[in-house]
Amino acid sequence: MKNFNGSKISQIYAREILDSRGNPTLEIRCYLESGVEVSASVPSGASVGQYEALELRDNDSKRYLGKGVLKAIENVNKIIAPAIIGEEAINQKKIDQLLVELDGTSNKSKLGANAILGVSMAVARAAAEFLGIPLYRYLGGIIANTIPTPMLNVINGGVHASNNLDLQEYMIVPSTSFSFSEQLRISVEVYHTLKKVLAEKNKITAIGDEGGYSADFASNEEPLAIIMESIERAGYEPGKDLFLALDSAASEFYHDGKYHLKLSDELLDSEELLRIYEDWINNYPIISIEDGFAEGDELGWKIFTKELGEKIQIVGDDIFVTNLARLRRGYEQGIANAVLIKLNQIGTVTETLQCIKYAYEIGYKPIISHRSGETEDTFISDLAVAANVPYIKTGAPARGERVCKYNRLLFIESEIHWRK
Ligand code: 2PG
Ligand code: MG
Repeated sequence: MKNFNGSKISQIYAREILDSRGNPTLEIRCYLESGVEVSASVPSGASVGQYEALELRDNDSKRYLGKGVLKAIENVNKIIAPAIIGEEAINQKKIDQLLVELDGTSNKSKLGANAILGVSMAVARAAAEFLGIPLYRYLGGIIANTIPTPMLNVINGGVHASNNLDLQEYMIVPSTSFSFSEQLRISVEVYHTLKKVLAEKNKITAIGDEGGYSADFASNEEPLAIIMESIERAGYEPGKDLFLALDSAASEFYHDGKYHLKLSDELLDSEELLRIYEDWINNYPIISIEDGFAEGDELGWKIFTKELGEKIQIVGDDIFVTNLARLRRGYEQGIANAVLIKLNQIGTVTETLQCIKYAYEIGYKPIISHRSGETEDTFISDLAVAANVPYIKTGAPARGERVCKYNRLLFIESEIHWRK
């Protein structure tokens, strides 16, 4: 085998930094013998699925209200580093395999998925840097040329905002007929128009965790009508230039077999919730609903997919958690037709790519996603291009940790398509 002189990892270590919510997370620095030095940092969710790989926190109430990550850092510095120093960074699969074996649990609870993922991402970035090619090109090869369509979360609710909305995300999705830079411009225009429209209706224009507005609303449906109005006021046609998408994050309001909608003071069974979605789909240009049903309500998911799967994209997040085995199980049961992909739900770059590959095999659209707690790391932009996914979900066009992902995609677009 060719000897990649200098691609060996010479040092790798972790430090505690802050994420966009002001909570600690890990930054990993990786050095190669050739002198390459890169870093990667790890995101963190709020609406965390119960089947996700474990995010290791210290639970020491004297530091950062228990949210410190010193244990995960120690695991990188004392356990992971000695095991992978000397390995060639270009052997991503081997290194990820080593990390999985070193942990030895099914949900990465020994070393922590945050510790493992940070290392896995840093190793991938170091290899790309060593080879002198962009990360998306390294991960995806010469076939990696699709800039994904953004799904922009312009109104935040659920656990991402302190307003009264039960649903977590109301997104706008520009038409795939536009280039990425045009899609972004159009979406930004709608986002700013939405701010004006909200202000005219005497609603606050403060933003939530993902940069979307976080006002109180009269119903869970009202944001849809207000977004429609904003699209038109910005000079675009809903259903042609822009579409709507939702992430209900329904696991968050599902208790004892019922969906508790606080805003309308309703206690719904799956069938009743389905009728609401059906009604909305008939009245608004909704093309995608994520986590419309809870991770524990497989029956609800099946009816949802059977009844609406031909009409819209049905995205599984909490129910699949970027886990190939869970995706396979869901596919066999007729659950969803698309899958949300988040690196930190599974914990390594290789397993994430394997899950995406499997999604393509079964005809499920993979959608790359940020977490509600993010850093300035733009890894997911490169990953989205590398895997040629049709969509990326990375928040409103606001807040540095969201905007940097869009800016990175603008750069990649100019690099791939020679746009100035
Ligand atoms: C989701 C994500 C990202 P969180 O539910 O899809 O929007 O939220 O990171 O809080 O799980
Ligand atoms: Mg979700």
